[in-house]
Amino acid sequence: MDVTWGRAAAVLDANWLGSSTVPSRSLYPHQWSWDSAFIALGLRHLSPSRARRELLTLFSAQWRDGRIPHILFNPDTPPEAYFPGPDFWRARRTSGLVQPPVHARAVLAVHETDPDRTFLATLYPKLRAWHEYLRTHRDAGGRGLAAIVHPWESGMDNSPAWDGPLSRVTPSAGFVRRDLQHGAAADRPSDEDYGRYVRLAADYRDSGYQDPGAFVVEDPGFNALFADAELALAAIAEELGLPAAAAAHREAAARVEKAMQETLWDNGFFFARDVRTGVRTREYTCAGLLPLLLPDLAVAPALLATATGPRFRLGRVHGVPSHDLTAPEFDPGRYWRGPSWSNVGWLVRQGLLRHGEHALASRLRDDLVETAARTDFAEYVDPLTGAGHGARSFGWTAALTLDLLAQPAAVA
Ligand code: 2M8
Repeated sequence: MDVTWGRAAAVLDANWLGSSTVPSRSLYPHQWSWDSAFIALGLRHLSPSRARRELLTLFSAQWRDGRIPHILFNPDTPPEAYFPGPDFWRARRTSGLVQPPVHARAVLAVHETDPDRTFLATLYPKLRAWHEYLRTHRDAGGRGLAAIVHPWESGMDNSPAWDGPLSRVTPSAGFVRRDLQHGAAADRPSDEDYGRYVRLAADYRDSGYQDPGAFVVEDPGFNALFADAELALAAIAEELGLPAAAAAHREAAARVEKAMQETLWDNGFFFARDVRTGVRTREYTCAGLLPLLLPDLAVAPALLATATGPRFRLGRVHGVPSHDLTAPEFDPGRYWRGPSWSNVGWLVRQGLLRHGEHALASRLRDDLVETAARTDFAEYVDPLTGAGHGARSFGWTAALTLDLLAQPAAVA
Protein backbone atom coordinates (compact mmCIF):
# COMPACT_ATOMS: atom_id res chain seq x y z
CA MET A 1 0.00 0.00 0.00
CA ASP A 2 1.17 3.53 -0.80
CA VAL A 3 2.62 5.12 2.36
CA THR A 4 0.75 8.36 1.81
CA TRP A 5 -2.50 6.46 1.42
CA GLY A 6 -2.01 4.75 4.78
CA ARG A 7 -1.10 8.00 6.54
CA ALA A 8 -4.09 9.83 5.07
CA ALA A 9 -6.40 7.01 6.11
CA ALA A 10 -4.93 7.16 9.62
CA VAL A 11 -5.78 10.88 9.83
CA LEU A 12 -9.41 10.17 8.96
CA ASP A 13 -9.52 7.36 11.50
CA ALA A 14 -8.08 9.60 14.19
CA ASN A 15 -10.56 12.39 13.39
CA TRP A 16 -13.59 10.06 13.29
CA LEU A 17 -16.07 10.62 16.13
CA GLY A 18 -18.26 7.59 15.50
CA SER A 19 -20.79 9.17 13.15
CA SER A 20 -18.88 12.13 11.68
CA THR A 21 -15.35 13.46 11.26
CA VAL A 22 -13.82 16.59 12.79
CA PRO A 23 -11.73 18.84 10.52
CA SER A 24 -9.10 18.95 13.27
CA ARG A 25 -9.04 17.45 16.77
CA SER A 26 -7.55 20.66 18.16
CA LEU A 27 -8.76 23.68 16.16
CA TYR A 28 -12.18 22.46 14.92
CA PRO A 29 -13.52 19.76 17.25
CA HIS A 30 -17.05 19.54 15.77
CA GLN A 31 -18.64 18.66 12.42
CA TRP A 32 -18.39 21.34 9.72
CA SER A 33 -20.71 21.36 6.73
CA TRP A 34 -18.49 21.65 3.68
CA ASP A 35 -15.61 19.87 5.40
CA SER A 36 -17.88 16.84 5.77
CA ALA A 37 -18.69 16.81 2.08
CA PHE A 38 -14.97 16.86 1.16
CA ILE A 39 -14.21 14.29 3.84
CA ALA A 40 -16.90 11.97 2.41
CA LEU A 41 -15.14 12.17 -0.98
CA GLY A 42 -12.12 10.53 0.64
CA LEU A 43 -13.94 8.26 3.07
CA ARG A 44 -15.80 6.60 0.19
CA HIS A 45 -12.53 4.94 -0.81
CA LEU A 46 -11.98 3.55 2.69
CA SER A 47 -15.49 2.75 3.77
CA PRO A 48 -18.53 3.81 1.73
CA SER A 49 -20.75 3.17 4.73
CA ARG A 50 -18.73 5.62 6.82
CA ALA A 51 -18.96 8.18 4.00
CA ARG A 52 -22.74 7.73 3.94
CA ARG A 53 -22.90 8.04 7.73
CA GLU A 54 -20.87 11.28 7.57
CA LEU A 55 -23.38 12.88 5.20
CA LEU A 56 -26.48 11.44 6.89
CA THR A 57 -25.30 12.82 10.22
CA LEU A 58 -24.88 16.27 8.74
CA PHE A 59 -28.30 16.17 7.10
CA SER A 60 -29.88 15.04 10.38
CA ALA A 61 -29.19 18.61 11.51
CA GLN A 62 -31.03 20.20 8.59
CA TRP A 63 -33.33 23.01 9.67
CA ARG A 64 -37.06 23.07 8.88
CA ASP A 65 -36.46 25.88 6.39
CA GLY A 66 -34.03 23.64 4.49
CA ARG A 67 -30.73 25.16 5.54
CA ILE A 68 -27.78 22.91 6.35
CA PRO A 69 -26.02 24.50 9.32
CA HIS A 70 -22.35 25.26 9.00
CA ILE A 71 -21.46 23.52 12.29
CA LEU A 72 -23.09 20.56 14.03
CA PHE A 73 -21.74 20.59 17.59
CA ASN A 74 -20.50 17.38 19.11
CA PRO A 75 -22.19 16.99 22.54
CA ASP A 76 -19.12 15.19 23.94
CA THR A 77 -16.75 18.08 23.20
CA PRO A 78 -16.40 20.56 26.09
CA PRO A 79 -18.28 23.78 25.20
CA GLU A 80 -15.20 25.94 25.76
CA ALA A 81 -13.20 24.04 23.11
CA TYR A 82 -14.46 26.23 20.26
CA PHE A 83 -15.84 29.76 20.11
CA PRO A 84 -18.55 30.58 19.13
CA GLY A 85 -19.89 27.33 20.60
CA PRO A 86 -23.42 25.96 21.02
CA ASP A 87 -24.40 28.45 23.77
CA PHE A 88 -23.68 31.37 21.48
CA TRP A 89 -25.88 30.18 18.63
CA ARG A 90 -28.89 29.17 20.79
CA ALA A 91 -30.01 26.82 18.03
CA ARG A 92 -30.18 23.22 19.24
CA ARG A 93 -26.60 22.07 18.75
CA THR A 94 -25.97 23.85 15.46
CA SER A 95 -24.84 27.21 14.17
CA GLY A 96 -27.38 29.21 12.14
CA LEU A 97 -25.07 30.06 9.25
CA VAL A 98 -24.47 27.93 6.17
CA GLN A 99 -21.46 27.00 4.03
CA PRO A 100 -21.03 26.39 0.29
CA PRO A 101 -23.42 23.72 -1.08
CA VAL A 102 -20.95 21.04 -2.12
CA HIS A 103 -23.06 18.23 -0.68
CA ALA A 104 -24.90 17.04 -3.80
CA ARG A 105 -21.53 16.41 -5.48
CA ALA A 106 -20.37 14.39 -2.47
CA VAL A 107 -23.60 12.37 -2.31
CA LEU A 108 -23.36 11.56 -6.01
CA ALA A 109 -19.68 10.58 -5.73
CA VAL A 110 -20.31 8.29 -2.76
CA HIS A 111 -23.12 6.62 -4.70
CA GLU A 112 -20.92 6.21 -7.76
CA THR A 113 -18.27 4.42 -5.68
CA ASP A 114 -20.76 2.13 -3.99
CA PRO A 115 -24.27 2.35 -5.50
CA ASP A 116 -26.93 2.59 -2.83
CA ARG A 117 -30.37 3.64 -4.00
CA THR A 118 -31.77 3.98 -0.49
CA PHE A 119 -29.04 6.45 0.42
CA LEU A 120 -29.71 8.43 -2.74
CA ALA A 121 -33.49 8.39 -2.27
CA THR A 122 -33.12 9.47 1.37
CA LEU A 123 -30.90 12.43 0.62
CA TYR A 124 -32.44 13.64 -2.65
CA PRO A 125 -35.44 15.45 -1.05
CA LYS A 126 -33.16 16.91 1.63
CA LEU A 127 -30.76 18.22 -0.99
CA ARG A 128 -33.69 19.71 -2.89
CA ALA A 129 -34.91 21.49 0.24
CA TRP A 130 -31.39 22.80 0.92
CA HIS A 131 -31.08 24.22 -2.59
CA GLU A 132 -34.60 25.64 -2.38
CA TYR A 133 -33.65 27.47 0.81
CA LEU A 134 -30.73 29.07 -1.01
CA ARG A 135 -32.84 29.95 -4.04
CA THR A 136 -35.64 31.59 -2.09
CA HIS A 137 -34.40 32.85 1.29
CA ARG A 138 -30.99 33.91 0.01
CA ASP A 139 -31.75 35.76 -3.21
CA ALA A 140 -31.27 39.06 -1.40
CA GLY A 141 -30.07 40.83 -4.54
CA GLY A 142 -33.06 39.64 -6.59
CA ARG A 143 -30.86 38.50 -9.48
CA GLY A 144 -31.05 34.73 -9.06
CA LEU A 145 -27.85 34.40 -7.02
CA ALA A 146 -27.56 33.08 -3.46
CA ALA A 147 -26.18 35.75 -1.10
CA ILE A 148 -24.04 35.01 1.93
CA VAL A 149 -24.64 36.97 5.13
CA HIS A 150 -21.37 36.28 6.92
CA PRO A 151 -17.78 35.71 5.73
CA TRP A 152 -17.87 32.26 7.37
CA GLU A 153 -20.57 31.27 4.90
CA SER A 154 -18.12 31.56 2.02
CA GLY A 155 -15.78 29.06 3.70
CA MET A 156 -13.04 31.61 2.91
CA ASP A 157 -13.40 33.55 6.14
CA ASN A 158 -10.73 36.18 5.98
CA SER A 159 -10.63 36.81 2.24
CA PRO A 160 -9.65 40.37 1.23
CA ALA A 161 -12.89 40.41 -0.81
CA TRP A 162 -14.77 40.85 2.48
CA ASP A 163 -12.73 43.82 3.73
CA GLY A 164 -15.02 46.39 2.07
CA PRO A 165 -18.38 45.10 3.32
CA LEU A 166 -16.87 44.19 6.71
CA SER A 167 -15.61 47.72 7.27
CA ARG A 168 -19.21 48.78 7.98
CA VAL A 169 -19.47 46.37 10.91
CA THR A 170 -18.63 47.51 14.45
CA PRO A 171 -16.52 44.82 16.12
CA SER A 172 -17.95 43.06 19.20
CA ALA A 173 -15.76 42.89 22.29
CA GLY A 174 -15.79 40.89 25.50
CA PHE A 175 -15.38 37.36 24.15
CA VAL A 176 -12.49 34.93 24.39
CA ARG A 177 -11.02 33.63 21.15
CA ARG A 178 -10.28 29.91 21.33
CA ASP A 179 -8.66 29.62 17.92
CA LEU A 180 -5.48 31.38 19.09
CA GLN A 181 -4.78 28.54 21.54
CA HIS A 182 -4.25 26.24 18.56
CA GLY A 183 -3.21 28.46 15.65
CA ALA A 184 -0.45 31.08 15.30
CA ALA A 185 -1.86 34.62 15.63
CA ALA A 186 0.10 35.71 12.53
CA ASP A 187 -1.80 33.09 10.50
CA ARG A 188 -5.28 33.74 11.89
CA PRO A 189 -7.70 36.65 11.34
CA SER A 190 -6.98 39.82 13.35
CA ASP A 191 -8.83 40.53 16.61
CA GLU A 192 -10.70 43.35 14.90
CA ASP A 193 -11.96 41.10 12.10
CA TYR A 194 -12.86 38.38 14.59
CA GLY A 195 -14.89 40.98 16.54
CA ARG A 196 -16.74 41.81 13.33
CA TYR A 197 -17.51 38.13 12.68
CA VAL A 198 -18.95 37.84 16.17
CA ARG A 199 -21.03 41.00 15.81
CA LEU A 200 -22.51 39.85 12.48
CA ALA A 201 -23.30 36.38 13.82
CA ALA A 202 -24.91 37.78 17.00
CA ASP A 203 -27.08 40.26 15.05
CA TYR A 204 -28.23 37.54 12.66
CA ARG A 205 -28.96 35.22 15.59
CA ASP A 206 -30.96 37.95 17.35
CA SER A 207 -33.17 38.33 14.26
CA GLY A 208 -34.04 34.64 14.51
CA TYR A 209 -31.64 33.92 11.63
CA GLN A 210 -33.87 35.80 9.21
CA ASP A 211 -32.49 39.31 8.64
CA PRO A 212 -28.92 39.81 7.55
CA GLY A 213 -26.92 42.74 8.87
CA ALA A 214 -24.48 44.94 6.98
CA PHE A 215 -22.80 42.02 5.24
CA VAL A 216 -24.78 40.68 2.25
CA VAL A 217 -22.60 39.52 -0.62
CA GLU A 218 -22.96 37.52 -3.84
CA ASP A 219 -19.85 35.37 -3.93
CA PRO A 220 -18.74 33.73 -7.20
CA GLY A 221 -17.31 30.72 -5.33
CA PHE A 222 -20.51 29.98 -3.45
CA ASN A 223 -22.63 30.42 -6.57
CA ALA A 224 -20.38 28.35 -8.82
CA LEU A 225 -20.62 25.54 -6.29
CA PHE A 226 -24.38 26.04 -6.15
CA ALA A 227 -24.68 25.70 -9.94
CA ASP A 228 -22.40 22.67 -9.89
CA ALA A 229 -24.52 21.17 -7.11
CA GLU A 230 -27.64 21.57 -9.25
CA LEU A 231 -25.86 19.62 -12.02
CA ALA A 232 -25.03 16.90 -9.49
CA LEU A 233 -28.65 16.89 -8.35
CA ALA A 234 -29.69 16.44 -11.99
CA ALA A 235 -27.50 13.32 -12.17
CA ILE A 236 -29.00 12.06 -8.91
CA ALA A 237 -32.53 12.62 -10.24
CA GLU A 238 -31.61 10.66 -13.42
CA GLU A 239 -30.35 7.80 -11.25
CA LEU A 240 -33.65 7.82 -9.40
CA GLY A 241 -35.62 7.70 -12.67
CA LEU A 242 -36.87 11.29 -12.49
CA PRO A 243 -36.01 12.79 -15.90
CA ALA A 244 -38.31 15.82 -15.60
CA ALA A 245 -36.78 16.74 -12.25
CA ALA A 246 -33.32 16.25 -13.74
CA ALA A 247 -34.13 18.71 -16.52
CA ALA A 248 -35.38 21.23 -13.95
CA HIS A 249 -32.09 20.95 -12.02
CA ARG A 250 -30.10 21.52 -15.20
CA GLU A 251 -32.18 24.62 -15.89
CA ALA A 252 -31.60 25.84 -12.35
CA ALA A 253 -27.85 25.44 -12.86
CA ALA A 254 -28.01 27.36 -16.13
CA ARG A 255 -29.93 30.20 -14.46
CA VAL A 256 -27.29 30.61 -11.74
CA GLU A 257 -24.52 30.48 -14.34
CA LYS A 258 -26.23 33.15 -16.44
CA ALA A 259 -26.81 35.37 -13.40
CA MET A 260 -23.13 35.03 -12.43
CA GLN A 261 -22.10 35.94 -15.93
CA GLU A 262 -24.37 39.01 -15.99
CA THR A 263 -23.68 40.22 -12.47
CA LEU A 264 -20.23 39.09 -11.35
CA TRP A 265 -18.11 38.79 -14.51
CA ASP A 266 -15.93 41.72 -15.43
CA ASN A 267 -12.99 41.82 -17.77
CA GLY A 268 -11.59 38.31 -17.39
CA PHE A 269 -12.69 37.46 -13.85
CA PHE A 270 -15.62 36.76 -11.51
CA PHE A 271 -15.79 39.21 -8.60
CA ALA A 272 -17.95 39.24 -5.47
CA ARG A 273 -20.74 41.85 -5.35
CA ASP A 274 -21.73 43.77 -2.25
CA VAL A 275 -25.54 43.64 -2.35
CA ARG A 276 -25.91 46.56 0.12
CA THR A 277 -24.03 48.98 -2.15
CA GLY A 278 -24.34 47.24 -5.52
CA VAL A 279 -20.57 47.52 -5.92
CA ARG A 280 -18.42 44.69 -7.28
CA THR A 281 -15.22 44.18 -5.29
CA ARG A 282 -11.95 44.40 -7.25
CA GLU A 283 -10.26 41.55 -5.39
CA TYR A 284 -8.99 38.62 -7.42
CA THR A 285 -9.53 35.72 -5.04
CA CYS A 286 -9.58 31.98 -5.64
CA ALA A 287 -13.40 32.07 -5.37
CA GLY A 288 -13.46 33.72 -8.79
CA LEU A 289 -11.79 30.65 -10.32
CA LEU A 290 -14.45 28.20 -9.17
CA PRO A 291 -16.85 28.88 -12.07
CA LEU A 292 -14.37 26.74 -14.05
CA LEU A 293 -16.35 23.85 -12.57
CA LEU A 294 -19.15 24.61 -15.01
CA PRO A 295 -18.58 22.67 -18.24
CA ASP A 296 -20.59 25.10 -20.41
CA LEU A 297 -18.85 28.22 -19.16
CA ALA A 298 -18.44 30.40 -22.26
CA VAL A 299 -15.74 32.57 -20.71
CA ALA A 300 -13.58 29.64 -19.60
CA PRO A 301 -10.65 30.52 -21.91
CA ALA A 302 -10.38 34.03 -20.45
CA LEU A 303 -10.69 32.71 -16.91
CA LEU A 304 -8.01 30.09 -17.58
CA ALA A 305 -5.74 32.84 -18.85
CA THR A 306 -6.14 34.68 -15.54
CA ALA A 307 -5.58 31.45 -13.60
CA THR A 308 -2.29 30.73 -15.34
CA GLY A 309 -1.20 34.38 -15.45
CA PRO A 310 0.78 36.31 -12.80
CA ARG A 311 -2.08 36.57 -10.29
CA PHE A 312 -2.40 32.81 -9.59
CA ARG A 313 0.46 31.20 -11.57
CA LEU A 314 -1.39 27.90 -11.69
CA GLY A 315 1.02 25.01 -12.17
CA ARG A 316 4.04 27.10 -11.12
CA VAL A 317 3.22 27.53 -7.41
CA HIS A 318 1.97 25.13 -4.74
CA GLY A 319 -1.76 24.57 -5.10
CA VAL A 320 -4.09 27.44 -5.92
CA PRO A 321 -3.28 30.64 -4.00
CA SER A 322 -6.35 31.92 -2.16
CA HIS A 323 -5.49 35.46 -3.17
CA ASP A 324 -3.90 37.39 -6.00
CA LEU A 325 -0.10 36.96 -5.79
CA THR A 326 0.43 40.47 -7.15
CA ALA A 327 -1.89 42.27 -4.71
CA PRO A 328 -0.37 44.39 -1.92
CA GLU A 329 -2.44 42.57 0.73
CA PHE A 330 -1.31 39.11 -0.44
CA ASP A 331 0.03 37.27 2.63
CA PRO A 332 1.35 33.73 2.04
CA GLY A 333 0.62 32.62 5.61
CA ARG A 334 -2.54 34.39 6.71
CA TYR A 335 -5.92 32.81 6.64
CA TRP A 336 -7.49 32.96 3.17
CA ARG A 337 -5.37 35.98 2.22
CA GLY A 338 -2.82 34.05 0.15
CA PRO A 339 -2.19 30.45 1.29
CA SER A 340 -3.38 27.46 -0.74
CA TRP A 341 -6.07 25.13 0.57
CA SER A 342 -6.34 21.61 -0.80
CA ASN A 343 -10.12 21.75 -1.25
CA VAL A 344 -9.77 24.71 -3.60
CA GLY A 345 -6.97 22.90 -5.42
CA TRP A 346 -9.16 19.82 -5.75
CA LEU A 347 -12.08 21.89 -7.11
CA VAL A 348 -9.92 23.81 -9.58
CA ARG A 349 -8.46 20.52 -10.77
CA GLN A 350 -11.99 19.29 -11.49
CA GLY A 351 -12.62 22.49 -13.42
CA LEU A 352 -9.43 22.04 -15.45
CA LEU A 353 -10.47 18.51 -16.37
CA ARG A 354 -13.90 19.68 -17.43
CA HIS A 355 -12.26 22.15 -19.82
CA GLY A 356 -9.78 19.66 -21.27
CA GLU A 357 -6.71 21.03 -19.44
CA HIS A 358 -5.35 17.57 -18.62
CA ALA A 359 -1.66 18.39 -18.36
CA LEU A 360 -2.22 21.26 -15.93
CA ALA A 361 -4.72 19.17 -13.95
CA SER A 362 -2.22 16.40 -13.56
CA ARG A 363 0.56 18.77 -12.46
CA LEU A 364 -1.81 20.22 -9.87
CA ARG A 365 -2.74 16.75 -8.66
CA ASP A 366 0.86 15.68 -8.19
CA ASP A 367 1.67 18.87 -6.33
CA LEU A 368 -1.38 18.58 -4.03
CA VAL A 369 -0.50 15.01 -3.09
CA GLU A 370 3.20 15.75 -2.55
CA THR A 371 2.53 18.89 -0.50
CA ALA A 372 -0.09 17.21 1.68
CA ALA A 373 2.18 14.25 2.43
CA ARG A 374 5.21 16.46 3.18
CA THR A 375 3.31 18.81 5.54
CA ASP A 376 1.51 16.09 7.51
CA PHE A 377 -1.76 17.06 5.82
CA ALA A 378 -1.58 20.73 6.75
CA GLU A 379 -4.73 22.86 6.75
CA TYR A 380 -3.11 25.28 4.28
CA VAL A 381 0.28 25.93 2.72
CA ASP A 382 2.42 28.82 1.55
CA PRO A 383 1.96 28.79 -2.25
CA LEU A 384 5.49 30.09 -2.83
CA THR A 385 7.47 27.74 -0.57
CA GLY A 386 5.04 24.88 0.04
CA ALA A 387 5.55 25.24 3.83
CA GLY A 388 2.66 23.99 5.96
CA HIS A 389 0.52 26.30 8.11
CA GLY A 390 -2.44 25.97 10.48
CA ALA A 391 -3.62 22.64 11.85
CA ARG A 392 -1.92 19.38 10.85
CA SER A 393 -3.74 16.06 10.31
CA PHE A 394 -6.46 18.17 8.74
CA GLY A 395 -9.55 16.26 7.63
CA TRP A 396 -10.21 17.42 4.09
CA THR A 397 -6.50 17.58 3.21
CA ALA A 398 -6.21 13.87 4.08
CA ALA A 399 -9.54 12.95 2.45
CA LEU A 400 -8.86 14.74 -0.82
CA THR A 401 -5.37 13.23 -0.96
CA LEU A 402 -7.03 9.82 -0.86
CA ASP A 403 -9.40 10.87 -3.60
CA LEU A 404 -6.56 12.18 -5.78
CA LEU A 405 -4.55 9.00 -5.22
CA ALA A 406 -7.60 6.96 -6.22
CA GLN A 407 -7.96 8.83 -9.52
CA PRO A 408 -6.09 7.67 -12.59
CA ALA A 409 -3.51 10.38 -13.27
CA ALA A 410 -5.15 12.36 -16.08
CA VAL A 411 -8.87 11.68 -15.93
CA ALA A 412 -11.79 13.01 -13.87
C1 2M8 B 1 -12.54 27.81 8.85
O1 2M8 B 1 -13.69 28.46 9.35
C2 2M8 B 1 -14.02 28.45 10.77
C3 2M8 B 1 -15.40 29.09 10.90
O2 2M8 B 1 -16.34 28.35 10.21
C4 2M8 B 1 -13.04 29.19 11.65
O3 2M8 B 1 -12.20 29.94 11.15
O4 2M8 B 1 -13.13 29.01 12.87
C5 2M8 B 1 -12.59 27.91 7.29
O5 2M8 B 1 -11.36 27.55 6.73
C6 2M8 B 1 -13.74 27.05 6.75
O6 2M8 B 1 -13.71 26.99 5.35
C7 2M8 B 1 -13.70 25.64 7.32
O7 2M8 B 1 -14.86 24.97 6.94
C8 2M8 B 1 -13.57 25.63 8.85
C9 2M8 B 1 -13.33 24.24 9.41
O8 2M8 B 1 -12.30 23.60 8.70
O9 2M8 B 1 -12.49 26.47 9.26
